[in-house]
Amino acid sequence: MAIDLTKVDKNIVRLEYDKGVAWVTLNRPEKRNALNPAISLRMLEILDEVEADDRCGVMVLTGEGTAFSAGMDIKEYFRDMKDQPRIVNIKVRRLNWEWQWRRLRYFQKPTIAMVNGWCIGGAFLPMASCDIAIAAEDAQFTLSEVNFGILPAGNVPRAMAEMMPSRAALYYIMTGESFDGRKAAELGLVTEAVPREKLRERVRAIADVLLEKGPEVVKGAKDAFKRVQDLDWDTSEDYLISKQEQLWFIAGDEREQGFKQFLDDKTFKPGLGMYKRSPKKGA
Ligand code: ACO
Ligand code: V55
Repeated sequence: MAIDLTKVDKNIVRLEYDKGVAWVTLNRPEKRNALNPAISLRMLEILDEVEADDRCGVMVLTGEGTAFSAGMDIKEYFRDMKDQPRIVNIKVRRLNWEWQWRRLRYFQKPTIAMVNGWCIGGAFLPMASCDIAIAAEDAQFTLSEVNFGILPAGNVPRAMAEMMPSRAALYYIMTGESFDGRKAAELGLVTEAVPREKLRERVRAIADVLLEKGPEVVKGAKDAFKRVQDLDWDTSEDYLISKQEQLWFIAGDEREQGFKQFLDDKTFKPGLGMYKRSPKKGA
């Protein structure tokens, strides 16, 4: 067996907590953070841990070295799999999908992809699954699959269909041409592009804004947006009201305080910023 799905190399993804942020760093710089089964296992472990840890209010996903990630590991994910039983192939793909999409997309806490360098092929999916993506202006994005005889799979094109204009998506899917962080921002694939030396500072500032909000409120708002994209209008309207009522049930005090500070105390205006929250639970 070329791979052992029971062993997790902890160092392959680094986890550090700092003032409310969990920094999760793909740590395989010598392979440009190419995504292999070991990374899938470690990411699933980290996502479980971070979700339950009060030291994390916001999670940042980034890469060590010159790459965010060079996409699927062409050796471990493709070539080595040829000699494996089909069930191993299925398992490896499932682990990949599990962290890159199902777990990340609906993560309990806000997520930011900090795209520090190369973002290629399969790396588009975890990047797209994060709620916010901030790229270095000179980070390079490439759907390189057609350059070596495969097509973008793993639902990368599905994510592209949601995130960028069809003409642009099809162009990059078919030509395998690179585009930089600036272009990615222009196309709406990332939220924003900033000079490389400002990248960490900008991500930290966004994280600090998110950390001010009620965690259940932010989670509800993000899920609502992500879920309604696939719903018809009537179901969507009903879903949103249900979510709103659920939010009242689990975090009713947030809005009571907001209403009071605006309507009674006149100490804040919702259109201009965040109300003064009472000390966070568990902080
Ligand atoms: N899979 C496997 N190994 C990889 C990958 C990858 N996706 N990306 C980089 N590596 C390895 C290289 O083979 C090399 O290994 P070695 O040191 O053992 O020879 C090492 O990482 C360093 O890579 P270099 O190519 O030397 O680094 P450089 O900085 O010159 O180039 C670049 C970086 C442009 C990212 C280049 O490595 C590259 O094109 N990688 C492939 C990217 C790609 O096409 N990914 C899509 C995969 S398919 C998919 O995701 C669906
Ligand atoms: C690709 C990506 C995958 C996959 C198979 O884009 C192919 C290439 C993100 O996962 O499972």
